This record gives sequence, structure tokens and C-alpha cells, in this order.
Amino acid sequence: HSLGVAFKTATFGMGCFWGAESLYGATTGVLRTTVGYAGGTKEGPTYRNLGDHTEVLEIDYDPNVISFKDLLHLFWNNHEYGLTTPIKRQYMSLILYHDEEQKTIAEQSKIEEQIKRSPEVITTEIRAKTNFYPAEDYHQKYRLQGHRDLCDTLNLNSKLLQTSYVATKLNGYLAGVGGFEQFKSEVDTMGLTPTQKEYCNYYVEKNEGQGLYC
Ligand code: MHO
Repeated sequence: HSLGVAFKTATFGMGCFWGAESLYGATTGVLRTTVGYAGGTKEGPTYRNLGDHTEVLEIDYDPNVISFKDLLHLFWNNHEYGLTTPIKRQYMSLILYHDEEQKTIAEQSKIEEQIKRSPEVITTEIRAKTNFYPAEDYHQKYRLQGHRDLCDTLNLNSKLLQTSYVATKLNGYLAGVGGFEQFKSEVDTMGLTPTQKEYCNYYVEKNEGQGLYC
């Protein structure tokens, strides 16, 4: 599957990035996802040495299929950001916009959320996109990588862990996001072998709706 469309990118911090990657991966219109560190100033952050960065997800999406507003709807409904206890910078709620249009839409949506959630105070920060540092390989497609034998057959190298369409999708569906019906309607676009497909059918159905964990 190539990225032969004029894709756009969104960057969100929503707590542990494993869950966010599965959530968006199974979402129709999302083309690929990469987990990483952003929002801070430290050069070359790593998981063990994050500095002032936050765990974020970069999402490449097809704006003709899913809008930034739709992505934000998932953002506001799938993490905690109204806590009275402080959130560590590592897990803060963060929207890093890529252009003025995203900025306007994000700020407006935050105002609407704030009204809905009042008296809770929304801690989400909205800032311009800064350097994005991809996380270590073992954090990419974390839930998919739990299926070792399947991964071996997918030949996912370091680059493909960040760019593969099929890895993006399976990382969501195998974690129970998206559902078995939607999976069945999309699976034939993934180029799986019959054995891979049978394996995935079993686990996607079994795990449907199990909920994201970190
Ligand atoms: N509970 C997990 C969080 C990982 S996450 C990518 C751990 O401590 O390993 O922050």
C-alpha cells in the first residue's frame, strides 16, 4: 500500500503512546502511525532519557476520508486530561498542530470541551509542531509486536515498523480496536497471506472491544 494520496499529519500526546497508536491505527482514513517524543527541547531524547518531551503519536491521514475534526473527536474521548492531580510531562495531553487550520480547529474544539467538562479544568496544551523524534523500535506497533510469530512473517524492519500500512492497521485491530466486521471489510486491502489472514481473523474476533492498556 503506497501513500499515493496527499496525506496530512496530526500529532497528539494522549498519555502512553502504545494505546494511542492502536486506537488510530484501526481508524479508517489513517494511513500510518509512528510513536515518538516531541514538544520539548532536549536533543535526541530516548525512552529512558526523555528530558522535557512528551510521548506522542504522529498520524498520517487521508483528509478526503477522515477530517482533523474526526481525529480530534477520538482524541477528546480516549484519554484523561481533566485531572486535578498533575500529569507528568511524559504523559501530558498535547496537540501539536501542523498548520493554521489545525490550530484554529484544535483551539475551538478545546473551548467546546471545556464547556462540556466544566468544572473540570482541561490541561491539554495546544502548540505548534516541533521536532519529532521517533521512539525506539520496540515501542512501534507495540501491540502487534506482541504477536511474535506473525511479526516474523511480516518482515518488519526498523523502517517498516514506522511506515507500514499493514502494520499500522494490524496494530489496531489485534488490540481489539475497530471491530471484527470492519476488519473483514478491510483485510483484503492488506495483502496478507492466507495463513496470516487466518491468524488475524482469530485474534481480531477474540480481542474485539477488549480495551486499550498500557
Ligand atoms: N507501563 C508501561 C508504560 C510504557 S509507556 C510507553 C511501562 O512502564 O513500561 O510509557
